[in-house]
Amino acid sequence: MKTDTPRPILLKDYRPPSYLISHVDLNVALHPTRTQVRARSKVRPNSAVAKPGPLRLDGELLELESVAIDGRTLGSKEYRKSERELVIPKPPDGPFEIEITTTCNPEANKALTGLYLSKGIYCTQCEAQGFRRITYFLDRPDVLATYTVRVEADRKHAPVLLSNGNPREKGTLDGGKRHYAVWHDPHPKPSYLFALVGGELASVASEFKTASGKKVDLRIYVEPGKENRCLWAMDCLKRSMVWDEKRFGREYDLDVFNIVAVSDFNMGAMENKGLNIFNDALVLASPETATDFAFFNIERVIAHEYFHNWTGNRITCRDWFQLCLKEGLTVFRDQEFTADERSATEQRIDDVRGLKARQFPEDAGPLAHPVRPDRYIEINNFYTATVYQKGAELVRMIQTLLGRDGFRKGMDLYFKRHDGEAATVEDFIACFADVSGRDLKQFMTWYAQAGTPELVCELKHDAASRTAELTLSQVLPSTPGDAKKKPLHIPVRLGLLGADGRDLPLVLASGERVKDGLIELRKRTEKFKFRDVPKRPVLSVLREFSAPANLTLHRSDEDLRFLMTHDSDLFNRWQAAQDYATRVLLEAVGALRKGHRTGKPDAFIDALAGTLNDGGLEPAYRALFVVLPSENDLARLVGKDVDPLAIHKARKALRKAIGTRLHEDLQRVYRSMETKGSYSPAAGPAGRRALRNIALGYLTTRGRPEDVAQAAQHFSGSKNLTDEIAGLSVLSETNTPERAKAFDAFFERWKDDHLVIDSWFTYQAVTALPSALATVKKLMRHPTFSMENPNKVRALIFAFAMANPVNFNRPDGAGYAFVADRVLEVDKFNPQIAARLLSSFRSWKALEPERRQVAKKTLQQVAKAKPLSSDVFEIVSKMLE
Ligand code: 0A1
Ligand code: ZN
Repeated sequence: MKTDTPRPILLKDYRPPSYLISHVDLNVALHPTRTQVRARSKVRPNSAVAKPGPLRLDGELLELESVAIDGRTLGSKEYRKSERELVIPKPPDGPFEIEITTTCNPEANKALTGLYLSKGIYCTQCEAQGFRRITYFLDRPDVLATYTVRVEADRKHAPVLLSNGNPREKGTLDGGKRHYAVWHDPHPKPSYLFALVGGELASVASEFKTASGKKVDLRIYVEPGKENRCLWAMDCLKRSMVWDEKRFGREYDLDVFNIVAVSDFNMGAMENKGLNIFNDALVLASPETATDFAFFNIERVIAHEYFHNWTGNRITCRDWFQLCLKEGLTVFRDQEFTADERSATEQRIDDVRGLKARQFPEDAGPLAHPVRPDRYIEINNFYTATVYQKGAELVRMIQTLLGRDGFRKGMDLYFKRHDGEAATVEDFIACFADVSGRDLKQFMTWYAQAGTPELVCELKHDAASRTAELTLSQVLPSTPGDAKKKPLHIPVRLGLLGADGRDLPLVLASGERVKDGLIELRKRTEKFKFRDVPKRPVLSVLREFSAPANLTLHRSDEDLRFLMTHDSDLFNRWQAAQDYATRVLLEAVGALRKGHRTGKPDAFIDALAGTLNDGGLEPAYRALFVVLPSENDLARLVGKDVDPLAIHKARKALRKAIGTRLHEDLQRVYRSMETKGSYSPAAGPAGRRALRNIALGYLTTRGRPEDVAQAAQHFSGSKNLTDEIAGLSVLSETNTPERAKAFDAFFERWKDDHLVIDSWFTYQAVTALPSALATVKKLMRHPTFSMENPNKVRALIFAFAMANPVNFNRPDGAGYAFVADRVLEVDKFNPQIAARLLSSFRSWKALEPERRQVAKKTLQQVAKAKPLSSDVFEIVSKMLE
């Protein structure tokens, strides 16, 4: 907890480390309140630095017992210690060995960074700067060392002892009361990839043979009794290993690969070398206890962490400004994996939906920052949608520009050139420039410039010359502290649809064919003239969402309906439906705010019905197609003077209009999409369930007793958690006795299952019913709720703040005050979670004046509170700038 104003760290101030560490021997004696760590490191001055000066080691919340250099214990005058550093003013000139003994207190650690206890299991989280809470060290990613780790502990309390790399030795001590295990990781790594686990864990084991014939032992460790919930995660791991060999030629490089699931974890999971640590919500799954969405997420995150072994671990980041180098790239890789394992179109829609829901608002508000930021106060605040999701979009654009083969060549070169190094974004991009001979200098602007570009398109057709001229302009909105923007290099995939709905051949006036429908925009405005276009075509642009941009172009309702049914790019068909829905909804919002009635949306609804009923399309696709833009999406598209209640009402009314007009179609879909036989999380049956559950949601919008009865029947008759929760979710929006009955039954059934109970909290937190806030407050006192467990805070408080726009944005400010109080409460022990929760205010400046005023006052109160962590300080300061 720091009360002085923290100073930002700047990218331009990067300097190589004065000292390097080649090897570390760690000896960790686990104890709940006094864990002793002896770290013996081989240090040498960095020959690349002229005058290395003092040795400054990072350290926090450590009790120092002793420091020795080359076997000689230092006197207290030979070092200095502060809250954050241990400084040796005059270390030896040449290589030396430093041995430091410290203790730390895992039980008191509720920040969940460093070494802590989760339900009695010792575990670590060192990214980004947690290792300094374990020992004094050069805790920065450009110091790469090999590690040998000896862990010892009470045998009864911690029968399993794990660390990175390969197991080397184990044995007992004290006549069997204590024991130890030695692990060795031969791959040099930065300290943020260090991990250690000790506890009473059960495991499931399997084996994998790499393409070159090496055998790898795979094991997943979980709470005893949960072994049968690891089978899916194990299956996902093996498929990830196969995929990375096939698609990128990357093999695994240790004898073992271990995964441990813990209940208290700040994020999703962590890619520690050879020992991934996971939030148990992203490992444990069985048909009864996990939804299709959970199965899908587990697949994605297991893959993501596994892929980090090459993109992040073998090649790591020079400094934390380069975070997107590992995260954007690894998200891109997990997206490609899911696309290959499931369906490319649905995956693309899902990714773009996520990008627009999470990253676009970030880019449009006070927290906007470039994919590679150039300053930070607290790096933990930069594990953002911009670094991850937009970062992945930048990698995807490189693949779009170079083609899949060119991209693979660039990746091969990257692995060859930088294996074992701590690299930069420049190093990465240079590989693609080198293999393709293309100039990617302008492309670098994407990494340096915040804000979502607006792509303005205008198409003019000239019947006499049979040409169509497309004018493309990029408008770059200013972001905090950065008003002047440079033009970006934007890949734009497009097509021109003829009257029969088919794509016309794209030939430029010069006679040059447009390959794969891809043109490149580099200037602020450019014109592209296409020939042999006899009639006015319909433009389909930004196909596959070829660049993370907002699109502005005029299209008639008729054009949108045409694209909804004919576009050969299924992504853009979906996008056309979203755009049409947005148009209908925003008109309704405008009317409601003026006290007028909303228009009749029949033409839109009938167009939607076409796809809802189209048996030639995958059910999963149809499910995505008929979902309206969310209230948060609409708020973003409104952009200013947002009235969340008007948006809610407009959306609810359109849902009801759909549910009423298409009642028979929806019933037919509901009946025909029933899945028979035993449960499978595969994409096919999951898609059928998704479509069926969406149909159910629409069917109950009329609010008639028979509709509610159908939802209640769906809930009680469900045979898997996906259907059960879909029923609960639908009932949660009704003010009926069935609602209360369902929540009670759900609780009784699942009260002993902490992961399933998270959904019970969430669906009570996100309801638009006016009682939501009072319910959330009451639920905070529930015996199964704990503010110290991030999953519970996410399930209840984050859900309320991020997914209940009507109640969070209550005009009386009670929603804001409640969330702000929780931020300050959590900040006392877990600043990372507190700062994330505070980010739920990120769009406050776009609100209508009354709410804006109340939100501002609340934020000012947060800013005044003392003490504030640097995490919360940074977010609240930016928010009020
Ligand atoms: N590198 C992990 C995410 C992660 C980041 C920070 C954490 O603690 C502060 C934990 C996990 C990933 O991308 O999966
Ligand atoms: Zn990652």
